Amino acid sequence: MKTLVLAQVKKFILASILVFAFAGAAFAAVRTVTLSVPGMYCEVCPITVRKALEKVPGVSRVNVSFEKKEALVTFDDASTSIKALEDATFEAGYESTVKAPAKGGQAK
Ligand SMILES: [Cu+2]
Repeated sequence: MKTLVLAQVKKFILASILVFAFAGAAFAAVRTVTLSVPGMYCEVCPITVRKALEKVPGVSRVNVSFEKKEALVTFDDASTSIKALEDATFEAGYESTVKAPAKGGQAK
């Protein structure tokens, strides 16, 4: 009888570890956001914005469109945040705001 309880406890612990492992993976997600960068006024601006965003740790991909005045940024949200991305463009001289949140938000 005692060994049966022990086996169940072990099973429970193992299940808990698995749940936490998956939860941890869910928190660290690669996300893509569109930043609106209205201050870009010439062909060189997107390059400055892209370089500023690429410097942010955790950013894996940056695509800046001068025509749309947008920056598409792919980043690991365990390493960086949208706020850090906005700060990076701001420090480079361009204010930016999130245009399309990754989850169910409406574009402004
Ligand atoms: Cu420019």
